[in-house]
Amino acid sequence: MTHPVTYEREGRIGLIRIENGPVNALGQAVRAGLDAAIEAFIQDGEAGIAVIYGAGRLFIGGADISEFGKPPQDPWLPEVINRIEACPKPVIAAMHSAALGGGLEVALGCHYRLAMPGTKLGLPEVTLGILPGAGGTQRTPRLTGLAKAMEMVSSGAPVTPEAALEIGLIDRIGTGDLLEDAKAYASELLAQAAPVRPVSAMPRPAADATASATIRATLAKTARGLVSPLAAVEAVEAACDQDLPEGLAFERAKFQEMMQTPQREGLIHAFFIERKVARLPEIDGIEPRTLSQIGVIGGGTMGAGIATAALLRGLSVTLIEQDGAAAEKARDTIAGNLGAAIRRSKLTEEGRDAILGRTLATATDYGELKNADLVIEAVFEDMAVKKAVFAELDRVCKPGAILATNTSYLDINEIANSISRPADVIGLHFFSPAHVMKLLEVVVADETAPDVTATAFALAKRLGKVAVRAGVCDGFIGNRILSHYRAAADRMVLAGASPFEIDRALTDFGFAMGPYAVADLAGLDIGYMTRQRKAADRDPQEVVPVWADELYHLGRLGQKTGRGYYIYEGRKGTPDPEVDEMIVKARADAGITPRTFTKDEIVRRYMAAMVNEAARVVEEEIAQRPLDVDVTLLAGYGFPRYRGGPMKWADMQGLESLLSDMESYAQDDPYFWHPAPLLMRLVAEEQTFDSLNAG
Ligand code: 3H9
Repeated sequence: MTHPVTYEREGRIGLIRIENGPVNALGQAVRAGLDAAIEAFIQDGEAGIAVIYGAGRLFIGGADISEFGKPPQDPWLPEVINRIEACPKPVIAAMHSAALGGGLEVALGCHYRLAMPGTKLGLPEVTLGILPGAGGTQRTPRLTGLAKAMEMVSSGAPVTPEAALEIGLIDRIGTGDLLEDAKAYASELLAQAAPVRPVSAMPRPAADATASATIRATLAKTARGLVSPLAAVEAVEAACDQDLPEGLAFERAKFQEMMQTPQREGLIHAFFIERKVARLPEIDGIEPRTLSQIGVIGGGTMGAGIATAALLRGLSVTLIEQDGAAAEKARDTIAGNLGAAIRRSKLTEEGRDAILGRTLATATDYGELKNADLVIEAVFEDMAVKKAVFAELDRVCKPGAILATNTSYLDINEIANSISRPADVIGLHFFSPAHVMKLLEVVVADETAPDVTATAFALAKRLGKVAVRAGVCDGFIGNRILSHYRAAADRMVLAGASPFEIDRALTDFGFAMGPYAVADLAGLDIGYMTRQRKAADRDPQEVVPVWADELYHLGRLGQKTGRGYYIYEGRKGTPDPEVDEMIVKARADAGITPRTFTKDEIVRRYMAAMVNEAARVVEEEIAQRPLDVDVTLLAGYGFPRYRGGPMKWADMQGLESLLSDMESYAQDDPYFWHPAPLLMRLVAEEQTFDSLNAG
């Protein structure tokens, strides 16, 4: 194997090259290689200055995350960086594309820093539940001052070279050619006989009580439940009253503490599964079909959102509505969405004008879709209506066009088999608002051609979405699991818990919202319609939330009517006491004596229901792996990222304890609690859900 770090000399310049694809992560071989290269440079009497640079697409993506949790291997990164800094001859870091985490820390150990235009310079460790552990919390504030350093380490957000230059993090921005610029900079410094310039020798940053208070106030809002951002801030503050060696020791202790947290395990799981989710044998090596013209049928909130998502990523869209007025309304909705994108700096005003003037077309005639590469229908959720739309599409669309439905529960096989080209049919289940929400369930029907699935994944990537492959069933992955944990919540309500207690317990657990606040947001008419749809096949033992039906009949549909479970002023809701009264009556009518639930029991029952249904979804191959469930819940259902997803949470709890919880719940509610066979098998085999993610 060739060594990932090489040293060579050109004239008086030592070139230290890191090549460890795909992201030049600082694994053991790279750390050892850097040590050896610096030593070679020191020994090389002809060399007066060295440049460290990364081959390939970026400088360094950070420490090798896949080594975390394994026994540490020498040399340690902080020591390697200290040795770079202690080098008696100057060392330049020449960065391109990205210098992240340990990568930026290597640069901070160098004496001069050059970044190419567009380089992302950041310390994203908090997004993995840790903090910079190789000097980042100590060297950054010595260069930038306390406030900027605290912001960088606690948000994890990268800065641009321009911003980095302004705050003193780097010395120069290159013009475009990494090696040429680096060598020119090195020659300049040689000519000036520039000295070594260790950051550790710079004065400590000044303490700043206002900045410390401000960052804490920000974190109270943005880092709810997370432990590492505050730990990172504390480590930076330590730089104010300690010299570098003591500061590094403090940072190290905090880093080790964070490495032991379940949050670190959850966040790193999330990092890897989000990259693994699109890796599917069925589309491996399959060429996607070409996509440039998109058709959207239906210009309601969902259709307009899908059109917006496509337009924002440079695709041409033709949107079909029933009549001119509806088409105009859809255009207005899209214009409103684009306006919001401008406010979020995702689009310029010129960009919006170009979209509305050229790339968006609205029409009432399906014939306008004859050149579309992909059509997504987002019409009313009714099988007959959908089939009629697909019959039209079958008639007008060109051969090879992909015909997609945005249904959230209907049988896509039935839709596909109703037309002459079932192989071209797929489900693209967007989440509302479709131009904002990250998740896209790609629902593969029995006859769907592999290149249609591959195209759906390519589209998701282009739209900046996280695509998860799902199979056909009522609700696919996400909504099917949701309906089960929501049922568990309703059963707790009937047994004595209040919806508000349940919401609070779950937001304390880390969910963005509890199930009843979510219901208010979605609209209580949605749940009502679902219950109506399922009424005919309903088992009499199922709990029907009659109070929710009552709210519907009173026209209290949630946020959009100002009242649902909560009473709204703007988007802020306060519990509606009348809801409690409705529930008390429902319990009395059912002859139930209410009992109390602790927060812990609420969470465990809710999570047990979620995991149990998820296990069924995996066993039935609706989700191909547990990680597909985790990504679905993380990207589309507000599941706390630091818990890694429900399957990861279950693994971390221990499946045996979860199973024993379910067995005990079954004693008071035998109808609802049936442990999934997969869960029982994994417990018997002493295995985890994660064991099924391999491959
Ligand atoms: C740290 O540095 C701690 C230190 O402070 C202290 C230490 C003592 N390690 O994302 P991509 C893999 S913590 C191992 O698709 P992109 C990734 O899994 C680290 N593997 O590419 C994928 O593998 P596969 C702080 C890594 O171009 C492949 O590389 N750094 C690492 O879209 C391609 O990744 C970070 O948090 C890693 N560090 O984006 C940065 N990074 O092909 C984390 C990536 O098998 N990384 N892989 O699926 C990123 O944000 C993005 O990967 C990056 C490239 C922007 C670099």
